[in-house]
Amino acid sequence: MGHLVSKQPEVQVLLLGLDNAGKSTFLYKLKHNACVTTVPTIGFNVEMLDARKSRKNISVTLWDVGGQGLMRPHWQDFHQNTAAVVFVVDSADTERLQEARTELDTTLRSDQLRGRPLLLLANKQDVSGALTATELKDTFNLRKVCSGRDWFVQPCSASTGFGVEEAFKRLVQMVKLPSEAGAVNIKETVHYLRSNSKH
Ligand code: G3D
Ligand code: MG
Repeated sequence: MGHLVSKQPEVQVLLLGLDNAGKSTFLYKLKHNACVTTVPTIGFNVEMLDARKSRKNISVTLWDVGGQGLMRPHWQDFHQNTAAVVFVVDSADTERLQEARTELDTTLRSDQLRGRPLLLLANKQDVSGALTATELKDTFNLRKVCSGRDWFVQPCSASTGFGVEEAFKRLVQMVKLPSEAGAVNIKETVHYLRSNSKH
């Protein structure tokens, strides 16, 4: 039976950011090209997407583990198998930028995420008053906090779809394919998440 199982390389990507930043909207826009009504993520959402990289078919698993306080301590547990971080920011919510920045800084300080690429999504570009990608880059001081890792700021609007495909293409470019030995078992991870999100 083993030979029937797809051997295509698989990368794990963490979708992080404050609650209400637009993570779930982004995920579902990307997967279904549709605007679904999102509800605040209590546990987590996970979607697998196909892509091409280095002339191979690969699958990209995006984990949206929820931005609310309850899940935050669990972010740490995923870092080890993470090929890249997508950090979603509500570019129009200037009141919470400092909080987002603190969260990003904490994430980037994780030892297990050392050197992993960061794609910062400057989301909600359709809202008037939204900061531009360049303004966010400066606000988050990315040049400094991302020294030693590949990073990029992608302007987008998860609800209209603007920049969403570009964000995914960029992500695929940035990730490094894992070695076979490092592959994670999705079933086990889902089981782990489920049991932890019940508390
Ligand atoms: P989260 O998963 O990061 O917590 P959600 O965030 O995806 O649940 O989105 C939170 C709210 O922001 C949702 O609105 C969603 O429709 C909205 N949103 C997400 N992305 C965009 C965007 O690019 N532009 C605009 N204008 N709104 C966006 P509701 O009203 O359902 O709470
Ligand atoms: Mg959500």
